[in-house]
Amino acid sequence: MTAARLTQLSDVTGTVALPEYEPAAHGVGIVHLGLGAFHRAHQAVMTDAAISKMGGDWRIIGVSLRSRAIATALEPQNGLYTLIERSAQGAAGRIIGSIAAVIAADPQATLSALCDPGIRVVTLTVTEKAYGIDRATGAPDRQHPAIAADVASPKMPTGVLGLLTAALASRRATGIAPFTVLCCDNLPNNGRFLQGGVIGFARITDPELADWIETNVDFPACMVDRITPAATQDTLRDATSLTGCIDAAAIETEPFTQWVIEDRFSQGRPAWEHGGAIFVADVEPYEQMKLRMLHGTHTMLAYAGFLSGHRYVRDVMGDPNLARLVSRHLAAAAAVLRPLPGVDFGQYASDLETRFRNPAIRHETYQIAMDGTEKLPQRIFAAAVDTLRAGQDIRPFAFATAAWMRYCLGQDETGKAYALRDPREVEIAAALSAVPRNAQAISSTLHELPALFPDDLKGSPHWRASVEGVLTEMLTNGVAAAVSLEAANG
Ligand code: CS2
Repeated sequence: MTAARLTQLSDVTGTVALPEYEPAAHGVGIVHLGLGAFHRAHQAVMTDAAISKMGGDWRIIGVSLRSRAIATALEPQNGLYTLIERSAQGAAGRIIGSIAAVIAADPQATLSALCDPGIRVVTLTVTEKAYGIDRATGAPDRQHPAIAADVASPKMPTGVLGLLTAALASRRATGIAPFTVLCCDNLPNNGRFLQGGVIGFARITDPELADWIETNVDFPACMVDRITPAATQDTLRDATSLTGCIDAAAIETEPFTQWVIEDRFSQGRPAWEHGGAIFVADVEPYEQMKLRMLHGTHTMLAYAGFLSGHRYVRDVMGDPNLARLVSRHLAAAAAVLRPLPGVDFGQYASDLETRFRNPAIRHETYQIAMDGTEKLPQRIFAAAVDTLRAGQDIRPFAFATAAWMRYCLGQDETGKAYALRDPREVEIAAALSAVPRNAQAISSTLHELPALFPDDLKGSPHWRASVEGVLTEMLTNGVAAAVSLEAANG
């Protein structure tokens, strides 16, 4: 018998966990911007648990700012989807009921949802590049297409800062309390980062509104963590096996999940602690730990692994030399972190290696390699600067940087070309096309890209020599040889 499409909980015939509540009985309290797989594996799951345990009108309107694909998948299913947790022990399924509706590529509908009095929290996973905030100044980047468009037409916003600002302006004008804004992207001090961007944007168009936002709107910080590969046809097939339903929106993830949140929600929030979230006064040390240990190692292994011919993270961990460099990078990143009471960085590193080795998770190195210019500053360069200042061994960070530079050539050692998938890919390609293919020229060119490398690194002969040394080895003898040499040197 062919399976039916998942449209309601009673369609499910498999032995999977179901929401412990009737979704339609709960109203909406959250708008989420960036309805990707990560949100549906992380915040939406924690919210599902919160409603199951404590009820409340906390279901989510999910917004996809650019694509209709997720709406096409979720709308016929009334927002229901299968979450598959994969581990060496097998796959476990769970139906998530926290998403009530989807808005896709419709800024006016998005703005209307943000102005709804029932919305008390707005969460975001739009990726680092979508905000349009200048990392150096914290101000809106007037050159960013979304910022330029929204400054020109603030009442018809399409970008993140424009939408948040217009919604807060409308709520202020109509006497509706503001919502709390919770950035869930992997950025340092993400709460203050987004607060500064929104206030800066408001100051361009309405200075009084900017002051009101600064006084009345909460922008708590948080650290989010759950490795979530892009869904594949295998994901959808396995969802049907587990649930007995056709589910076009199924996703897969690891068993591990972590959410560390600053508890500043003056308009209230779901009882996320029932999904495992923890609330702390200062998120920053947790962010630093994850950004430099998980993400820094992810970025290093993504470039070195992809260029070594490894499609998945688990394959990289199966390569003894690369696994050695993963351990080395984790230790080097931990060495310059401030101590975090109650957290053993050695255990955290060991747990990360176990997660990366998960044989059931197909996390593509090419997926992690995306958006390098948006990721390297907080994942690699910041730790490198601290390491340089501490007089410790910068080689792990120089190696990761050299691997990124080799990746920027856009062709692997079999001659196969690939897209960098980076917001600055055109700029990088143009800059590199004008120079000879030697380490010194490539490194100098990329070090001179505007607003990318910190001055401490650009101005350090020791750093530059270290990066060029690794890159020379990669260009001369190949990435595998460079990895082997690096692993042997420890
Ligand atoms: C990864 C993250 O794609 C990447 O850059 O480092 O998506 C990472 O898998 C998640 O943040 C883990 O929580």
